[in-house]
Amino acid sequence: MIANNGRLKIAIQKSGRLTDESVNLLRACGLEFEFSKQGLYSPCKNFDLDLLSLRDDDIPEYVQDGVADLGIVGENIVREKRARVETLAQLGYGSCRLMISVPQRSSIRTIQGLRGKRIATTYPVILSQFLRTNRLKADIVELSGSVEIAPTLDVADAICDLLSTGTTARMNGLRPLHTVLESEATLITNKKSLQEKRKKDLIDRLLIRVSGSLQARGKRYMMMNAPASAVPRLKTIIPSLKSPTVVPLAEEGMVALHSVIAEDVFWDVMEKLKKAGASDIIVVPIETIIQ
Ligand code: PRT
Ligand code: ZN
Repeated sequence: MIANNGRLKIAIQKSGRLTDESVNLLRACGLEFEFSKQGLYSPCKNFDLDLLSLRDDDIPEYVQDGVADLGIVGENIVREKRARVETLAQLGYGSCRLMISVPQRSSIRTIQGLRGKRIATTYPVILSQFLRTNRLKADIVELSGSVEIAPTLDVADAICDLLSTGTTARMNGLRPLHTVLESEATLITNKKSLQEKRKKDLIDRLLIRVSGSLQARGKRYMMMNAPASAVPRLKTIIPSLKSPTVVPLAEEGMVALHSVIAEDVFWDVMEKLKKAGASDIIVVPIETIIQ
C-alpha cells in the first residue's frame, strides 16, 4: 500500500506517448527522482512528492478518488472517464484531435450524413455526448483498439478516433469529417487535495515551477552587440521585443541588447539582425521564466 505520508502524489503515464515529456517536465521543475518504466512508485529526493506510474486510463479516477493528488493525462481520457477533477494547467504536449473520419469513397459529406450509420470508437462517452448535442442518432460500435480498420472489416461506416499527424487515417483510406474534441496533456487535481493546507501549499509551489517551465518552452535568450544608432532598427526586427535590455559597452557608441525570442523564428530574425548591424549574437536556452 502507498502510505498516506503527507507527501504529494502525482500520477503519470507509466509507459506511453505522454511518459517522456511528463518526466521531462517534472525534471525541468527541478525535481530529482529516478524513474523506471517498470516501477510503480518513484519518490522525489528534493521535494515532498512521489510519482505513481499508471495506465493513463486509470489516472482520472485515481485523482478523483484521492489516491493521487495530481495527475498528468490527456484531456480526452479525463472527458471519457467523466472524472470529477479540477484542471490546473494545459501542458502543451500530447496534442491530438478526436475526429470522426469516413472511408474515402463514402457518400457521407457532413455530420448530418452520420444519421443511422455505425460509428466505431474507443470513446463511446464523448461520442454519444457529441451525437446528442447535435441531435444525431447513430449506432456506436465500441471497440478496444485498432478502430481505423473497422470500416474495411465492414464493422462500421465511420470511426471516431484520435489523430495527431493523420498518417494512420490516410494509410487506412480514411477522410477526416469532423473534430469532436481537441486534446492535450493536462495537469489535474481534486478538491480534497486543494482543501488540505499542507498539500495546497505544495501544489502551489509546484504550479509556479510548472508555469515557469511552460513559459520558457520554445523560447531562447538572445544577446548581441550593436552600434547604439542601430537600436531603433533592431527593435523593429525582433518580434515581441518591446523593450529589450540595452546596456552600454566599454567601447564608445556600442551597446549590448538582451531579449527573449521564440525558437521557431530565431534563425530568420538572426539573419535580419546581422544585416541591421548586430554582431556577436549569442543564443542560449532558458530553463524557466518566473513572472
Ligand atoms: O498503456 P496506456 O493505457 O497507458 O496507454 P495508451 O496506449 O492507452 O495511450 P497512448 O500512450 O497511445 O496515448 C496516450 C495519450 O497520448 C492519449 O490519451 C492522447 O491524449 C495522446 N495522444 C496524442 C495520442 C495521439 N497523439 C495519437 N496519435 N494517443 C493516441 N494516438 C494514436 C491514435 O489512436 C491512432 O491510432 O495514434 C494513431 C494516430 O496517429 P497519427 O499520427 O497517425 O494521426
Ligand atoms: Zn490507455
